[in-house]
Parts: sequence; C-alpha cells; structure tokens
Amino acid sequence: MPKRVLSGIQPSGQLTLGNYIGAIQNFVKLQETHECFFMVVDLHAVTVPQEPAALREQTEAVAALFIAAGIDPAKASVFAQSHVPAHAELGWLMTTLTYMGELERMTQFKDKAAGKESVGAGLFVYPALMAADILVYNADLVPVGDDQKQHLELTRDLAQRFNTRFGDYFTIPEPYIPKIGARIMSLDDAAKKMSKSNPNPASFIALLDPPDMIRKKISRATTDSGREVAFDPAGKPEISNLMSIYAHCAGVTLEEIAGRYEGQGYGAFKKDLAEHVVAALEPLQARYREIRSSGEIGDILKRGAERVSAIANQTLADVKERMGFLAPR
Ligand code: ATP
Ligand code: LTN
Repeated sequence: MPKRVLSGIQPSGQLTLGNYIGAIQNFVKLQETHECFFMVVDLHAVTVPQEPAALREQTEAVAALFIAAGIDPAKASVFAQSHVPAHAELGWLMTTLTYMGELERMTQFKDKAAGKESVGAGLFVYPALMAADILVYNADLVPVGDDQKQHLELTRDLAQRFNTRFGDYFTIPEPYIPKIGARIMSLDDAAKKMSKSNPNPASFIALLDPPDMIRKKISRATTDSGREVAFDPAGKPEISNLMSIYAHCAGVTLEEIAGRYEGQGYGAFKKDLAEHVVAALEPLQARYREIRSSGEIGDILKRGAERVSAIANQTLADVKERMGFLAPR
C-alpha cells in the first residue's frame, strides 16, 4: 500500500513563491509515489475576516494553481475542505481533546493575534481543525513549510491522546519539510516569513505576478551589506533567502550559485535571479489561465470531494463510536 499524503493551503490571498517552494513543489513530487489528498482549506481561511466574493474567487484560484503547478487530478484528490463536512465535525471533537495551554503556545496564533484588539475564537482553535484534517484520512505524511511544524506536533499529540483514551486508531503523521526553502523570507525583511496576507505586496512574489512586477520586486529586495553571494542564513539572511529562491527556480545547488557569482556582487545575481523566477513561473501562469477559462475547476473539486468523503465519513463514524456517541437509528 502506498503511504497516504495530505496537505492544505488557505485561500486567504494570492499564493506566493513561499507556498510554492515550501509546499506545492513537494505536493507535485509526492503524487508520483503516494496516495495524495490536497485541499483548499477554506474553513481555516475564515479564522480571519474574508469578503465572501473574494473567498469564493480565491478558493477557485488556489485549486487552479494546484493544477497549474503540476498536480494531476487523476493522480491526486483535489478538493475544498468545506465540501467534506466530516472535517468540521471531527474538528469539534479534536477541540474537546485539546488543552488551552497547548493552543496558547502556538506561535502562529501569537503572531496573528499580536496587536489586534479582538481575535476570533476560530483563530485560537485552528490547530484542532488542522489535526482533524490530517487524522480524518489517517495520513502518514504531511508536506508543509517550516512554520507548520508546531501544528504537526500538536496533531501527533492529539492522535496519541485519542489512541490512549479510546484505543489505538489514529496513524501518527510525520511532517515532510523541504531541506532548503522550508521558510522563504519576506523580500523587505528577512526576519519575517514571506506571507500571502502581508499587506505590503512588495514583500512577496505572488505566483501570478506579471514578469515585470517580479523583476521590479527582486531588484528592490533588501540585501545585506557587503557584496559576496554566499549562503550564511545567520550572517547574511537576505542574500541567503534569495539564494534559496534561486536554487529552487533554477534547479541548481547553493554551491553552484556561490561559484557562479564569485567576485561579481549582488547586481548580476539579482538580475539572473529575476529571470529564473520569471522562467519558472511563466508556464505555470499560462496553464493557470487555460484552466480558469476552461471552467473545469468546479468539476475537479466535486470529483475530489466525492472520492475522499467515504474515507472521512468512515473515520468520523469510528471515532464517534469509540467516544461513546449513541448511533442514530
Ligand atoms: P497566511 O499569510 O494567510 O497565513 P501563508 O502564506 O502563510 O498564509 P498558508 O496557507 O498558511 O500560507 O500555508 C500554505 C503552505 O505553504 C504551508 O505548508 C506553509 O508551511 C507553506 N508556507 C507558507 N509560507 C511559506 C514560506 N514563506 N516559506 C515556505 N513555506 C511556506
Ligand atoms: N495550517 C496550514 C493549512 C492547513 C493544513 C492542514 C496543512 C490546514 N489544514 C492540514 C497541512 C495539513 C497552513 O498552511 N497555515
């Protein structure tokens, strides 16, 4: 039996190069060897306010970008989280197994709540829903970027806790995190991760940014003082971040990049980097436009949800029985 893979991306804005390098590139690889489930996590997106029309549009856009990036809906199930109601119901059950202290320690919550006068309770219990997303399919492997490691740890603890209290049932999932590029940083501040919900669009490269915008954003990206193109995340975080992006987009190693630009300074490096990013994204952008205009996304999501629902519903029924819910007649 091939191992089962599950991951999700929020339709909370335009997908960035961080999402692509940290997550989607691995989705595309894993579909060749694993049973894969990739979803658009719309129920997670509404943990911060979303405009209804924008949420609908972004949900389709994220699904179309999955396909444009190379996910084949014949190999992997692509669906919207809200189309499979078992996620929300298991999410509630997981919330009841989660301690307040565990949620209070989550750095994503602390970051997103920082400086806000009020935050929704959904943002706080978000990791319990994410645990349900993974456990409802008994997934073995979860490809994510570095920022999701802590949520994965909590998922593993919840699975273990359920198994101890109600008998062995859940698979304990493993994170699958890229070695380079697990945390692509903001172009304007290498202390923050590149994020699609950053209000400053110069901080990220969106997968659908036109070539000239990509060139402009890269030429203006902050760089460290000095002029040596060398990979040193602690000492030269900005140039190291750009090198990680280069490595992924051009398919070369960090050593090759350092060698290529020895003695040349940042200018030549940034210019080539922009062209590699443009070249990596151009075919994806062309496929994206084709898929959106074909109107296929609705059907792909429908088929995906149909395929996975039987598994999710079975898990939910098993979990409810183990927890002592009276079965309906
Ligand atoms: P938001 O800003 O709305 O929180 P996000 O850009 O952080 O969104 P998510 O939908 O939360 O994106 O993440 C989708 C996937 O992309 C996750 O696996 C996450 O770890 C990965 N990811 C997000 N940002 C980066 C990044 N800067 N570098 C590497 N991986 C990333
Ligand atoms: N929390 C994740 C999105 C997410 C997810 C998941 C990732 C929701 N459910 C299940 C992997 C598996 C994030 O990207 N911020």
